[in-house]
Amino acid sequence: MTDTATTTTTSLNKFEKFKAEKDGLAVKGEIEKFAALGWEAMDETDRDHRLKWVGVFFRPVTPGKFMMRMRLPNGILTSSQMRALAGVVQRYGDDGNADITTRQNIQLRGIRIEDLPDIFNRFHAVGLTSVQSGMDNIRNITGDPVAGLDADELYDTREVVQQIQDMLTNKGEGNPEFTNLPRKFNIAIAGGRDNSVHAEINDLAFVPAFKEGTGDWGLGTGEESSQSPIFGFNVLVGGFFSAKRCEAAIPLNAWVSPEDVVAVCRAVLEVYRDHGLRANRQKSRLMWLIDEWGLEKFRQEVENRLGKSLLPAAAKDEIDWEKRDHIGVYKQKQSEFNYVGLHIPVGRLYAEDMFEIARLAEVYGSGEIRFTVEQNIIIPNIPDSRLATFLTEPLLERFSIDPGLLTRSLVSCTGSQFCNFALIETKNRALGIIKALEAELILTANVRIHWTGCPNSCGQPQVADIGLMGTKTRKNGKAVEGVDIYMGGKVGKDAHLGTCVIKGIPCEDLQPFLQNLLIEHFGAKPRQEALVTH
Ligand code: SRM
Ligand code: SF4
Repeated sequence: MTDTATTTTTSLNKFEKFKAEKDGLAVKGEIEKFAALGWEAMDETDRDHRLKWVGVFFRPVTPGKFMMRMRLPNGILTSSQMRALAGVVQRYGDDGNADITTRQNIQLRGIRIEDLPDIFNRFHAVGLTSVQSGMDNIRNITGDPVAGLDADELYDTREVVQQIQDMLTNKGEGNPEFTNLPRKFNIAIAGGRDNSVHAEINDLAFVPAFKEGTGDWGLGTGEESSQSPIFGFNVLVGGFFSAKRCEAAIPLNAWVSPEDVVAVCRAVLEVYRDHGLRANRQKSRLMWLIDEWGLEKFRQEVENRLGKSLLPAAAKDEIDWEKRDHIGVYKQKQSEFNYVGLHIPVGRLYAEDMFEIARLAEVYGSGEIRFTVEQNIIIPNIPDSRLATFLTEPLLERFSIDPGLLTRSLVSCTGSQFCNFALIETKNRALGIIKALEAELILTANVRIHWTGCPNSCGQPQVADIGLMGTKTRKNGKAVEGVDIYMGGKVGKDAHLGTCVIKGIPCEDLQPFLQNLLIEHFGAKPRQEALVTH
């Protein structure tokens, strides 16, 4: 850290204090010791906070049963990796399960601290890492879920996403250069025309854009020039959600070629690490620094770190499609191959599901499995000749390729089952209400409903057609679980955030409330009425 950073951290909050005392990544060398000590005897700061630097989360809701958050660049894993994850979950019986996350990632539950040395060995053997996935680190880097498969893609994001992760985590081993950011940090790279990664809600995002005409398209190297449009990315900065404030990312007025994406990530992160505001954790995300400095100064500092000037943004980006959800069967750009998107209800998986997904990916595809930010799965590389048989597999009855129009787009954060921030239960309630609504209503188009258990917004209610944010409210004088309702979130082309339209609907009144909302705003018809009219 620079001197400037030191002077801005004079009033240290509790988190800055414990980070200054001992870097979070230091616990990597102490896992054997913790395993021997057990969760009750170990140092509380190590247990409750620093373990998150290796992706291990103490859960006050289920003390002694930890959560593990992985890193899956671009949301891609192999069948062997899936089996390794399934094996870990399996050993915990009823306590073991896994959730696909809103960042194309997976979290495992039920983990016992005494098993960590063995778990890390297993991960290492299959090339998996959970390093730097929590607290003041960079979260899983999202990329286009159909990268390399989609005939219409503009850029295959897989390699660059992996390169960024390798740089930030020292190839999964941990990189002390980036283990003490002022706060969490999100990065996304869009490669298609539909912004499948929700670029606008990331601290740093790259969206496809062509530079027109003759000019110098490198980072000020002056070497390359061309008449024809050149592919690169417009850079967005400062998007984030927090309980205090939610902002869409804003243009940095910079266009970078694909080869420079990793260097730009490093430069932005160095600026944030060394100058980001650290006194108040409610005001520490990147946008607060941009506010304080102004965009011009921030851009200038990024250029200083890069050691060359940034080119101005391309006049327009190439995000001009509605967002796809990738559920169903789709032709790949490789002739005679298909990718199939399976709907995983609220992202929840159990060990036997995970083993079965690994088997299907191997038997029918190339062994590859992908996750989407909607908490679903894609199995790519299924040849035409194997497709029909694949579609008869029993697992597809539960993980459908053609779910109901509300089920299809349902997203939910963890909620009170495992998260101590939660004000309400989310996942099970979400499934129950959606099932009841689909039984009552006929819909003509899918409606994206996102649930989040508290204002931290992990379930991204602001990007949904209908967003539900957990709250406490009152009914008949009694405190009950409720939701604030968000509407108007738009994804894909012209993405923008939805806003809170009504507060404090008790969860027990939610089903009829949503029913009316769907009828009034989304063209739904009651099944009874439809039966009478016909
Ligand atoms: Fe989140 C904290 C779960 C995506 C904003 N988030 C948490 C914790 C770690 C709180 C805790 O310790 O219990 C939750 C763990 C609960 C558990 O046991 O599962 C948690 N967040 C999740 C996941 C699993 C939700 C899901 O069901 O998919 C997502 C994991 C993503 C990943 O793989 O890394 C998840 N969290 C998000 C997103 C969405 C996104 O990234 O697109 C956001 C909003 C975007 C953003 O960060 O700007 C989000 N999570 C937060 C915040 C608010 C951050 C802030 O600046 O205030 C917190 C609280 C915090 O960091 O202090 C938080
Ligand atoms: Fe937990 Fe709140 Fe995030 Fe849901 S939104 S996972 S309840 S912190």
